[in-house]
Amino acid sequence: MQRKHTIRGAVLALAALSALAVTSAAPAGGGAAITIRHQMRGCHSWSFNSGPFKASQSVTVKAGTVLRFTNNDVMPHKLVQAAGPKMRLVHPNMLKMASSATVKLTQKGLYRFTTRAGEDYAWAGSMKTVGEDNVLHLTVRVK
Ligand SMILES: [Cu+2]
Repeated sequence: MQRKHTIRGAVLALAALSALAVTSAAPAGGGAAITIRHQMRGCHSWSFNSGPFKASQSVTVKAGTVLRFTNNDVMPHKLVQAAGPKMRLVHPNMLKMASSATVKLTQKGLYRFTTRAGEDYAWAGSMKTVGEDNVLHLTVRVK
């Protein structure tokens, strides 16, 4: 029990640190940041440019925008393109805390992304969650 509390404290501290990092490293022109976090209800959610965390996001960006996904969840996420013009995912396997994937949206159109979540990291122990795990959905309209 004692050990579990310590670990949870460490996770919260890490989460707080990464939240700071995200706000201080505001994306330059042509960039946008998506952050995946752990949460008790639904296990994870993501936010666009430091906006509200939700499981499903719908955003509009300009052609040429580079989306940078950062995984601060307590489990790996693999970024998957579900629809839209063919493009390259750079480092889609976000296998550890703070790892990131990027995509450059050069073509106009409607893109859809999701992730495949893996198992909790061993160091995260058994993080308690409530309800079904969310499936993350992101719709990006590129104009
Ligand atoms: Cu999760």
